[in-house]
Amino acid sequence: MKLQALQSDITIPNMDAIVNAANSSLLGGGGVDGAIHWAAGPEMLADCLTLNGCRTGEAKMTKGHRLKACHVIHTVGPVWHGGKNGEADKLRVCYTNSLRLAAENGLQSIAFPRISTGMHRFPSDQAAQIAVESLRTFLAAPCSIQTVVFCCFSAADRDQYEKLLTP
Ligand code: AR6
Repeated sequence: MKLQALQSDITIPNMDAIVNAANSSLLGGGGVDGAIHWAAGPEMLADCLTLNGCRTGEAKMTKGHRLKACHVIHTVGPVWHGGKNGEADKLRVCYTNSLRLAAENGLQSIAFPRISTGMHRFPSDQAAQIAVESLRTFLAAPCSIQTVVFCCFSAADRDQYEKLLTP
């Protein structure tokens, strides 16, 4: 099992799946969502139109089309409203549902962005802890997934994940 933090644009890794920090329409937006839609091309948007949107915490999959990644797992992270509205649990299920969908489809490698830490304003430290804990809990049981990468925009973010991933 390989767990890794990378300083990279989410559209770059050559993985079985990359995860999109989407909104509930699944029709695109800014940040990660905008970059993935731009790189995947209009064929992915056409796939998204058939999915009837996605609720917070859910995960839905399309092909990667023009991306190097074969699949895109779209999930909708919670908007931070101070932490007393179940934000932590909602973020946890984004990771768990994305990993479950990947495993149900026999995928072996998956890259995550830092879901909810941009437009959705989730505090960075807390989000990183939730991401790594969710991953460790899910991967404690046997499944197809062999490689998980956290894609971080900045070196500081990558260092934060590297510390958390160091046993
Ligand atoms: N590659 C890797 N990381 C990125 C990239 C990229 N290309 N772009 C931004 N980040 P965000 P959210 C980092 O806002 O908070 C969209 O409009 C960024 O620095 O993409 O879940 C959707 O449509 C931050 O740490 O996702 C939704 O409406 C993290 O990725 C909403 O934004 C997540 O930032 C989702 O907001």
